[in-house]
Amino acid sequence: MKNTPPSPDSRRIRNLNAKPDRDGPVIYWMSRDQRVSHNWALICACWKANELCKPVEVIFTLSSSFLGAPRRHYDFMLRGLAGVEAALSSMGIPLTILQGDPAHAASEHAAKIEAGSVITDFSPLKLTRAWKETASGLLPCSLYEVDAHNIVPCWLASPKQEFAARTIRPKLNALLDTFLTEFPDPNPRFQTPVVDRPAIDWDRLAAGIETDESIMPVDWLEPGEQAAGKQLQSFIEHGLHGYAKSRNDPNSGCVSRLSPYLHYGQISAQQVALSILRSGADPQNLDAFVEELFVRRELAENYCFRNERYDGFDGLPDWSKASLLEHAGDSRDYVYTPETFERAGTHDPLWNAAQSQLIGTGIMHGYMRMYWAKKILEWSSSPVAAFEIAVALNDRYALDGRDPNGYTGIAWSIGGLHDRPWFERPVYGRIRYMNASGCARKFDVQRYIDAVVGRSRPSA
Ligand code: FAD
Ligand code: FO1
Repeated sequence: MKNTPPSPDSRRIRNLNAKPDRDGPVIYWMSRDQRVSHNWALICACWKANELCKPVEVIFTLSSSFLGAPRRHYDFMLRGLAGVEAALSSMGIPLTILQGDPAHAASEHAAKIEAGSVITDFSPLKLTRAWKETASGLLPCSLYEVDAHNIVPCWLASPKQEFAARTIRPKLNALLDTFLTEFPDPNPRFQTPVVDRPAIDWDRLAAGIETDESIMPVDWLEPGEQAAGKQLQSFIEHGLHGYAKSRNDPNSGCVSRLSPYLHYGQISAQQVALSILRSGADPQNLDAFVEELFVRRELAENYCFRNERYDGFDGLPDWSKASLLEHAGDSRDYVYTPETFERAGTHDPLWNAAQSQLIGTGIMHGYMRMYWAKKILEWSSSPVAAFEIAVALNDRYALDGRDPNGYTGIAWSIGGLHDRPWFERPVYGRIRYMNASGCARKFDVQRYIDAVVGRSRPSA
């Protein structure tokens, strides 16, 4: 682990258009990494601004239809962004929220202020990649993309879609020391005083978003960088000690519950890793946590970055698609409609509890997510329908949904992605099987059901 580097590693930045820098202010077009601290995209934007001897400003293009996100997700995100506005303002950096089509809004703003360069943060998802594709043509200046979300820049980790954790792990580990460094201060040196700039009216912005109000904001998790830092601290003190042994027990509370913060970029995975490795926790817990936070998460990024069909059955490996389709006509003990799944109306109290936890709290414990998705495969009319139902429910209700981890987690559970073929069985074909008695061997199923039905705080 190196100390603070003098400047960002140039391999973390890539140029998205062949246009030169101009003599004008620099824009950080924030999207995925919605934080001020430990944010390589902000650091690079300040570094570019200093190079051009110009000020830096931040824009966020607010799209009112992001993959069907309902009120719950916009509420969490906007409340987090209000904290970003305050933190940036204390650095003399203004934040502007732009509405309308993101690529056009960002490009028009850049033209209006005669920007010298635009820096944006990386996401492998098709929607945001399309925004940047359009913007790279419209912008009058250079457009750079910085991977501020991953420890090892996604494009560097591997030039292709990786087969499994065991194939990407050595590639990631070989680069870990180079990239798991401290963060330099952003330190913009040419800011001009921000005079009589009205504060953003966040209530009006939130009210202006037309979205599905039926999925209400969550009240048990505070959004934003400060709350994320507190959650990390609390996990280090109270959960990390049992992570290796108990992370698959939904009753244990030995998981970090950081995924909503990581999804919105309200905390840096790299900073989480640095804090965990410094915590003095014993190696088996450190290794188990880093395996999930670093290897599994960056494997999911690799899947979505290298496979355009990441969010559908079509993106699955040939072996598993063939096996699932061979068993598509098998008789099913139960066949449920998307509506029955959505309202947790199956015959299985354990599955219904997991779905109820998702509906009620916006999260579902990781082990239960595997069970939840595999039973959707088992009780849907076809494997293609199952994949669609799982993605739709996860993106609709999960605070950490609409994320590479979600598409990859569903592809692993339903389609054997990054897994191996297992012995053949009806409906599943060669996909790994899970059932309620397997859960009962791992944890107290009734206690989990009672806790969720009791609507107590999620033990996650
Ligand atoms: P911890 O166990 O504390 O792990 C810390 C972090 O490591 C997580 O926040 C996450 O960023 C990463 N991580 C942990 N497990 C995995 C994993 N299996 N794959 C990739 N990264 C991982 N994760 C999401 O962020 N969003 C989703 O929508 C999502 N949907 C999933 C759907 C299914 C069917 C499955 C099987 C998994 C899904 N996951 C998803 C992955 C994983 O279950 C969650 O990241 C994890 O449960 C979040 O809780 P936590 O932060 O307490 O995790
Ligand atoms: N990113 C944006 O730049 N603008 C948005 O309006 C926006 C809305 C949004 C809503 C729900 C959600 O889960 C994510 C959202 N994001 C938005 C994207 C997010 O910050 C990430 O870039 C993507 O989820 C990719 O990981």
